[in-house]
Amino acid sequence: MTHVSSRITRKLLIGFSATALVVSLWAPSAYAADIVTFDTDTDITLDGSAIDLTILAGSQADEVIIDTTTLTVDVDTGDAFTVVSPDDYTMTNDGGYADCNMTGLGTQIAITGPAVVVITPEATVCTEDNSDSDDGGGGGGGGGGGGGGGSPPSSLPSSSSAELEEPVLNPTGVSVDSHGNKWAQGSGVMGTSPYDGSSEEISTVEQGWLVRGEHYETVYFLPGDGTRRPFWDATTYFTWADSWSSVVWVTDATLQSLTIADPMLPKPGVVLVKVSSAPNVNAVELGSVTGEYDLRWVTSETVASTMYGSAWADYVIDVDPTIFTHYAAGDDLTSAESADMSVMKTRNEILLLVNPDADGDGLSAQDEQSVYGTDPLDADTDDDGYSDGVEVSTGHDPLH
Ligand SMILES: [Ca+2]
Ligand SMILES: [Ca+2]
Ligand SMILES: [Ca+2]
Repeated sequence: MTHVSSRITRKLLIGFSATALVVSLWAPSAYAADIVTFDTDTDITLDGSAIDLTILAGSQADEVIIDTTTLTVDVDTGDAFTVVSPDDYTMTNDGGYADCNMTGLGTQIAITGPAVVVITPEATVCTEDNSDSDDGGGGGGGGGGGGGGGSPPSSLPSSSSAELEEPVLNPTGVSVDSHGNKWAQGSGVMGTSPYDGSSEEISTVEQGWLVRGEHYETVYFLPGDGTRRPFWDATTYFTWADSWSSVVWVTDATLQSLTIADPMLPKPGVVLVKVSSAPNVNAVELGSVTGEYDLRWVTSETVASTMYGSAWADYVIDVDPTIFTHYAAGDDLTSAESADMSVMKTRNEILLLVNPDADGDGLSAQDEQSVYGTDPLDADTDDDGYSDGVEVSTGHDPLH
């Protein structure tokens, strides 16, 4: 029952004495047998939801995991653990405890072991106590220790699980001009062009579209709420799309009508990211809040190669340090978890999407790979002093 997780315990090393926890980071098995006792009321914050909780003095647990939006507590037989939301927030949980058990200290969950309970508090203030004569759990609710015993509270608040905002890659209802560019239809409403101040028709746009203005190269994602989110750079764009042909052109006046919002970051799960000046490689995961991405530090090469294969380093891209502040902190990857390699792109794949002739030999990556069999990242594949492009155009074999 006691599954040791060292990832979060270090964050807990505030406000109570449990030196065994320090050891546990490096010797998890030693920690498993220990019971954490909270000597004083201990305040914690779930940094993903910014919700403050207080673990009451005298609480005991085999394990306490503070995640970005959840608090997981493993309480041994006969032990008790009480956590309070001083803000009277709704204490959604999977242990069958009332989510609005209102006390003088705040909304409270009092767990009696044996039980493993995941608490996901929500920033909705309770207005009415919904606890019955007892507040659930106890011997009955906690019996499973893993199955999530007990029936859920009758008034579960709607969960607000985040979803990835997927762009529309094949927009419809657009017209194509002589340059092959897709154009949005006019809306009939006039606006002002920020380019030259002229009166111009505002284009009709749809949620999920990737758009750019006529005179501005920046591509934006439209989340559908009247804002436009700029892609940080072309590399970022190509973690979301495979071609510029997904972009819809709109009049410059259309941009003026949309509010600028947070930049688009590389798509979660597609690449690993690092800042060029720091050694840490991070996976990116969808956070609990829509649009929020969690950085999860890949703590060792072993974890990286287990998750992404021996060529894991090929998936790492450098991101600008100034956009790092747009990420939230996720749990460290101290052990391997599953990764969907099918959606991942290597740095070189993205490089060739950004610049199809990255090696400058005059041949596109597509032609080099499917027609000539040459290396799209080497201008002179056979190292004879003549570039691939020159050899092809003069009828020579670029491979020998
Ligand atoms: Ca080339
Ligand atoms: Ca080449
Ligand atoms: Ca050559």
